[in-house]
Amino acid sequence: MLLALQFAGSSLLRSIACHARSEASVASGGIAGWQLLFAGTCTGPQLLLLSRFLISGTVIHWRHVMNLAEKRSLAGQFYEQGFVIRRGFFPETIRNEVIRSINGQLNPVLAPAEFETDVGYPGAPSSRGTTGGMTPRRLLAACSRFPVLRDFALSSDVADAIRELLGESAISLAQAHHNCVMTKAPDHSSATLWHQDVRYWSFDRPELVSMWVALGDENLQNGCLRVIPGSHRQEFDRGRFDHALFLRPDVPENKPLLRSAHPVELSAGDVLFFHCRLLHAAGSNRSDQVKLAGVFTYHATHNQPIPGTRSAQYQSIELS
Ligand SMILES: O=C(O)CCC(=O)C(=O)O
Repeated sequence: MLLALQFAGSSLLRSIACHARSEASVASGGIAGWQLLFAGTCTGPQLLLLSRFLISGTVIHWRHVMNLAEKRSLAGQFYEQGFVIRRGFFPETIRNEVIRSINGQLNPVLAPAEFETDVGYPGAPSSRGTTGGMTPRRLLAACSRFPVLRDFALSSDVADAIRELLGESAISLAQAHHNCVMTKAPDHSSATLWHQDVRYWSFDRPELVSMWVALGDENLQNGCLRVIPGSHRQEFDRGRFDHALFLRPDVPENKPLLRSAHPVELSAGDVLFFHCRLLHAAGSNRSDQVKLAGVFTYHATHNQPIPGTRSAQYQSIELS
């Protein structure tokens, strides 16, 4: 068992954490600037109680610090499957604030936004003038409008995770697409058919990673993502996709692939990282609550957008 209290920001904390056992966790808060590092066999809730006791009642941030073996295992999973889930990676302490600020921009919907009618996917209202026609699908430019979400998207925790998954040290967040909050509404949301996000991107290499931050629970009822594990490593003939680059369910070679689909059920605060070539889809929202998720995409800084394309429309933000 290892237990240490020290000031936040000390590089010693990180180095101890790296050498600690896989159960290492960090809590910060209470007495401003202090952090608690613990490695041992206690479970998360026990650690939380312990830290609350030690830090006089207010733990404002709690996160798991991964050791090298865990990081490598996630990178291996990502390489094999094309996605990894980090449970509880988005800090609980800022979730309500982020949700409040999103809700403050939904009624009325503040621009820039994409509406369900803009994409016209199955289930979307047919025009802005019909019932539900003004249902937003996503609030765009999330980095510019939600500073707390942006800080998380550019944080060292996220940077470390992306570096590990891409195997690159200099990484950047693309502002040109995604960079949004998905706002899947009950009643008038659509289903997104099977696709690879690489259809949105024009980069030197199709090596981008998206981060999907579940701000509430996501399940089959409210339209969670479904993925086809390992599909990011397959090469597909163009004919297996339709004119809009959705996978064609009528093509015989696609049928076994579709049978291997896997739902990605998430709890609030879970984060999904997925490769831009991973085939994924999502249903419409059949619950009575709006489903909110932040989505950001990253690339190696030297993997550049092709000049003149939509991907080059806004400069990417390099992570420190
Ligand atoms: O409908 C959804 O939630 C999936 C969204 C998605 O995959 C996309 O916009 O690329």
